[in-house]
Amino acid sequence: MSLIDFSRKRGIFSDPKLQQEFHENGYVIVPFISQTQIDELFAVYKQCYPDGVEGFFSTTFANNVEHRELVNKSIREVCSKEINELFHDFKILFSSFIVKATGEKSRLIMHQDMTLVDEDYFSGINIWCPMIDLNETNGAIEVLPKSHRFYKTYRGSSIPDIYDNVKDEVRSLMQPCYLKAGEAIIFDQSIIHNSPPNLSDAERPTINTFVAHADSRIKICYWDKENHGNEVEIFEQEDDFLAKFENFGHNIFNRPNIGKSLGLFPYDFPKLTVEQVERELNVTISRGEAQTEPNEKETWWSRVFAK
Ligand SMILES: O=C(O)CCC(=O)C(=O)O
Repeated sequence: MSLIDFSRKRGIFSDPKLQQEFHENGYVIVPFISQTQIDELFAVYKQCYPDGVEGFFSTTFANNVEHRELVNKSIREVCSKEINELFHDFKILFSSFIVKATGEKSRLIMHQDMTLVDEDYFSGINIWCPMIDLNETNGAIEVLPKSHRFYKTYRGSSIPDIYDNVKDEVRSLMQPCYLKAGEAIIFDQSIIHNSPPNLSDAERPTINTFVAHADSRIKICYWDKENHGNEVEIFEQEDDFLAKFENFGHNIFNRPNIGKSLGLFPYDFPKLTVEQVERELNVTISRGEAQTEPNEKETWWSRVFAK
């Protein structure tokens, strides 16, 4: 095994150096928006959620579709100049607030985001920007550089993760990103990332925008373990999928009930080993130091999506 070469994918960064760094490491960090823009968006957050939110909260999964749409529209408007400068041949698929209230329940366990585009040709990209400075205690996002290049993966709530057998070891390699308010980490949705709880005494609001190449289509994956052991079913969705889909709370483990099935695709459910991780990333993992997180994946998916 060797790391996948991502350079053949169709890029969208205006700056070729950023594009190369993004392909290489799975993320880049850039200055993004000003304090004035943050203030404007924070007012939208307070308008929707005057009493704040609980635990880990994302408007992507908010049951209130009007809030979802207002937030989506506001972030696009306020950040459009910056996004247009950063990218070419792109489209914005969805924008949201991601907020961590204070306390242990705001933890988001280590994960790769669900597959949302055809990753043979395109990258699913998040522009994630905190509205406050991040530090060791307030839930800074953590990434494992290059981890989007271990395997081609199909990801979704019904599909096991590549790191299932090496979770503690992988977690011990995570790199925290202590961004300043208004800076953004732009990351490939297939990078392994982690988000510890916000144990400070103030909420941690961020804005997130999903962008992809203009020619890409939204594609999501589902595994019917009983009937299709070595195949994953792919569903094509409209571009407004994240804005319109209202069933995250009820049926995330079931076969999607919207979209067009493109059929079954072979998948061998690859699993990382400690030795592979060490070899590919050129690191040594100190055994025994990593700590297991309290939440199981299934509990986590159910909790996050049930908001
Ligand atoms: O907001 C966070 O802390 C993490 C967000 C995240 O991991 C995601 O949106 O996939």
